[in-house]
Amino acid sequence: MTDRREDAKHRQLDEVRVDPANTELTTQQGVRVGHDDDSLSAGARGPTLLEDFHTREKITHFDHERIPERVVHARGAGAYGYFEAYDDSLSRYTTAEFLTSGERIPVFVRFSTVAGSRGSADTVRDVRGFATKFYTRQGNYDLVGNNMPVFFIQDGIKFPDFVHAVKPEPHNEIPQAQSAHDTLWDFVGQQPETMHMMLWLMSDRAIPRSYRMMQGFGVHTFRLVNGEGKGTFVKFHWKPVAGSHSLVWDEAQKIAGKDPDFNRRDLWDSIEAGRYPEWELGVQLVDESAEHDFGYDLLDATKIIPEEDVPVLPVGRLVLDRNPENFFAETEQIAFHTANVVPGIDFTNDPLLQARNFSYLDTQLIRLGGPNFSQLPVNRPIARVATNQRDGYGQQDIHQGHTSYFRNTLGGGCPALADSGAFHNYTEAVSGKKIRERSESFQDHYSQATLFWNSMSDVEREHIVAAFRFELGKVEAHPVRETVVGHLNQVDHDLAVRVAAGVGVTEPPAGPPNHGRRSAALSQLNQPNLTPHGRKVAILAADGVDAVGVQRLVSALDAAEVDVEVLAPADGTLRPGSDGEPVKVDKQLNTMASVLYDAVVVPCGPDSARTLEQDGYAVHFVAEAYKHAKPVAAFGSGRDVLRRAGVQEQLAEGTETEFSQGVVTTGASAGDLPEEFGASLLAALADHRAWERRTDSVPA
Ligand code: HDE
Repeated sequence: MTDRREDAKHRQLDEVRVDPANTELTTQQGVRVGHDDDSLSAGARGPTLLEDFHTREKITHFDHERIPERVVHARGAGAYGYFEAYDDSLSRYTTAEFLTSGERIPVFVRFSTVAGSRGSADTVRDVRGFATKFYTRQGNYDLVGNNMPVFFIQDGIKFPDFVHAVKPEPHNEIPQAQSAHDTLWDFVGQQPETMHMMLWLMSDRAIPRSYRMMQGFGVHTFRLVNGEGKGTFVKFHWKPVAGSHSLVWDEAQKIAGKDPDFNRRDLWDSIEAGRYPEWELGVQLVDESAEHDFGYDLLDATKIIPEEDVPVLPVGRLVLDRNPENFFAETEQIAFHTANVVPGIDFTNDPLLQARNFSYLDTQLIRLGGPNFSQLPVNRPIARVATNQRDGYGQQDIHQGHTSYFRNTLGGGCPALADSGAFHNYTEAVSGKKIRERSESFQDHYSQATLFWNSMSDVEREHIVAAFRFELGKVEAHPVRETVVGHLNQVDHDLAVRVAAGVGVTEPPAGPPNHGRRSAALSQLNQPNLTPHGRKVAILAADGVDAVGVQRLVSALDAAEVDVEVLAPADGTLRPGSDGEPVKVDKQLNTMASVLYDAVVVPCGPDSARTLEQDGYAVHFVAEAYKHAKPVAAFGSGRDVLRRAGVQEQLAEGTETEFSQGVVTTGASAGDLPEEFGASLLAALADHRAWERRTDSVPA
């Protein structure tokens, strides 16, 4: 855990932390309050008096408690942590010290969905924001990225159109946090540059299992600048140490009801448990001389540079190790801005990035109520700030002296120009006519969508087709469905045919030939070093459970940093079947659901298994986990519950462990429970899901 005293940002925050312990209630003016239940009135049953300053102040403040939610990315969750560069290998390319010094740099990261309001559910189909504020000694640097490497549009002027199309429709404000409605798909049909991103949005990337388990991308091509002023194009990547994993769509929809805070809670809980989420920062570097070598434009945010063409070089790691203390003060008031750069990082002429550099500052002015939001504790740099900017709503600083202009002599010339370490804009030659025109090099809207489709495994393709069918199936205007299928046909004929068949659109004629190229790194199923760490397992149990077996299993899972919860029909403790201690129940079964866990285990204990077999909720729990291709395990008589739930795999008959398609079973129990049982369950968890399992006919 980071030591609070070692972290400059937290030292700064300590100065404004307010602890209510051992305090007495006061007004905002510090006058002590001795009565807070009744307003001041003329007689016990009479009218309230205007002079009741305490009641008025209390209600007035309450009336003004809300601020506008973010116009996009309103729903989010954040945490503090640190970034540290592995070495100084980037110093040839950049003067940004945080990328080369190896020092621990305090950060705040906010994850978000895009379309939904502040109170919307976490697990909707959407892009996720991944915004990082680095509090560096050279000033704050914000990397305001997403969990997908491309964007819907190429030019910022289309952003209001896109957002209006995806947000709830204006006449009835329906649907909340959903892309499956007419206006979004109408926009898509008219704006084929969206196609590549729509493939990502219809893929499993749009329903991450956890913020801890998603990649992040800076999206735009940025520029690193070294001490000689030489620029190098750069794309930023975050790779999660826990692997990149997703939910399945049925599960995501159910979680939206069972636990709308699913991703937020997961982030919070894992940090509280000391299982700190971690990512590796990587960069793709492109020499400026190679700018036009790619066949697509590096300034076009609807394009990736495939990792096979330009490798991602690992440069450092990000660890989130501390939850905020107050959601509003920190997560809500944090203000990111793409133009918050430090010396050594600069922009390119990507027209999306250029528009963002206007938008973020502008939006904070209305959202945070004026030009002093950078003084809010969470936004304050740890680098020293000295400007000639003055006054404005909520000014926190008491500026001394009588000069607030540059150049001055009366204030000793201060603040003076920096001798060294100043930000110098990258010098770039610009020429051309003043013109409203999309560059010819931005016109290919399909070939990288095809690349993405080609790179998917069969199961990922099935999910993409199902997602298009779901979304277009909700579109009432049939001509819109046809238009979209027409674009899909430009991406890949087979994709278009499969989608068309589901949404009542005539099969399109053969489209252009598929170029056949792939990028293995795009598939979530091509990942090295899969780990079960940080996963969550439910043990279903009732009175009479095999306490010794449960204890053995819990120890094995615990040692692998897997969280385990015992769920039972009622809270309290469970009577052990024979030996062992009573088993503590963590959660009442009907307050939870299989969709909130990564795997389910039903232990031995004839009485326990009989109770669960008769409990529709327990049987459904197992069937649902099975349907969602999760690891499902049982030992001893626990196997009866799996049979009742319709698990189709061959279950172990003897005391050996049977491990097939994510189903782990053994006839052994108690002290004889083989180590292999726990090990197989961990292996299944590391695999995330048993995609080879066919469960279309399983009701759940
Ligand atoms: Fe944003 N975006 N955006 N965006 N964006 C905002 O800024 C905008 C874009 C992203 O956790 C807003 O403070 C325009 C791309 C994240 O606080 C706003 C355009 C990417 C967040 C805004 C884009 C993003 C925002 C709303 C097109 C990925 C949440 C509130 C030109 C690289 C940050 C706010 C947080 C938030 C504008 C496109 C990511 C309105 C105009 C591309 C992660 O300023």
